[in-house]
Amino acid sequence: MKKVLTYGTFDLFHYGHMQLLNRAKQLGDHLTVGLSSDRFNQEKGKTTVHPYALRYEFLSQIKYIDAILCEESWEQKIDDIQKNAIDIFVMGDDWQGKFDFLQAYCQVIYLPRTPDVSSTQLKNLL
Ligand code: C2G
Repeated sequence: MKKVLTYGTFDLFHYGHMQLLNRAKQLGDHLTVGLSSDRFNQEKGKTTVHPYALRYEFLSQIKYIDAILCEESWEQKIDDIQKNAIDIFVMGDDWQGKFDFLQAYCQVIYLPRTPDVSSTQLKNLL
């Protein structure tokens, strides 16, 4: 079984998020999503509309997500990869190069971002 891992805030869940998760799942057989905690988002300098519990609930409804873990730090990725026997780490290419150090542990793939949609844009519409 080929296991895929990705991370994100997934605030105001939208088409860009769905496309990323869908393509990530198509790279393997099992998809784990690391969902950023509210505290970690503060560390990332991100304010969210939806708290962790609601963002978790959105992701838990998606049938092609097999597991969700809490992302609480930048440093947990290697441990998450090893503990979950991850084969492929996937992120949108706005992160291009930022996680190349993980190539020592698994395949690293950056997928093109979906243009013209973002949580920030949607937030500004509220
Ligand atoms: N994404 C995308 N297209 C968009 C918007 C987002 O492909 N229009 C992708 C991003 O590239 C990312 C994922 O969807 O791979 C989640 O995006 P965010 O929720 O904005 O995640 P981010 O805040 O970038 O957190 O440790 C990594 C961080 O937790 C990533």
